[in-house]
Amino acid sequence: MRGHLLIAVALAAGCTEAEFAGDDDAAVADLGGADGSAEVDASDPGRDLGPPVDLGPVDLGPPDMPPDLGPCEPCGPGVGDLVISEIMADTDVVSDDFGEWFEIHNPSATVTYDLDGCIVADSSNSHPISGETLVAPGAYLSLARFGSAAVGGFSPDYDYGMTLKFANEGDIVRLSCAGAVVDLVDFNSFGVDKGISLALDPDALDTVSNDDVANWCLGQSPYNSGGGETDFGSPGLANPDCP
Ligand SMILES: [Ca+2]
Ligand SMILES: [Ca+2]
Ligand SMILES: [Ca+2]
Repeated sequence: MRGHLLIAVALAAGCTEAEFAGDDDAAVADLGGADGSAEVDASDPGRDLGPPVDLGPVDLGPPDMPPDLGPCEPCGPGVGDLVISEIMADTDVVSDDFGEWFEIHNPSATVTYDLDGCIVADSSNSHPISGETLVAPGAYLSLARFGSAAVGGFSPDYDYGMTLKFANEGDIVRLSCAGAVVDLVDFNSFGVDKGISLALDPDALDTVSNDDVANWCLGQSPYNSGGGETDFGSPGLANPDCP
């Protein structure tokens, strides 16, 4: 019985060796490409890249902070920084449509202001100032409703075009910047003379004093003439003392 068993094991073992040898030959042949070169498939999901590398917590530095632009220069004016100093509501030489103006004074000895983005207004119209419009220390800035006519008698520092138009019986002038009223003059009770500006006394150049009619007088300097008429005022220049 034992001899038969050994033979059976040997036969079984020989048969198994022959089958494995055939499989190995086929496996080696499959590793070659059609041209005989080796091919590597990088997307082969069978590749083992090992465990993920732990990089630890990522340091992105301090959180984003707004850039430090420093103090603005020039800045927009705040409440009381600029003073409405003269108003021409009713011209005589030319139509009001091409001749009205008002004036803003900067009483600061050191600070230049920029009116870009500020709003000028009367009682029923407003106009946003667009573009850099500087008011230097001590300066008087003229702003006018001239349009393209250029007949108002001087070259305004800023032309607000066909927007504001003052009522001849009285109106208001308001300058607002960044939502705050820098200055306002309500001249409804001042009285307006045709062809003559309302001029603030140079001894009262602040935004509170210019609310009092007692600190205003009539413009005294001729600045435009034609057709036998003359307009009086000092647009863009310091006002003379009131009589
Ligand atoms: Ca008018
Ligand atoms: Ca005022
Ligand atoms: Ca003036």
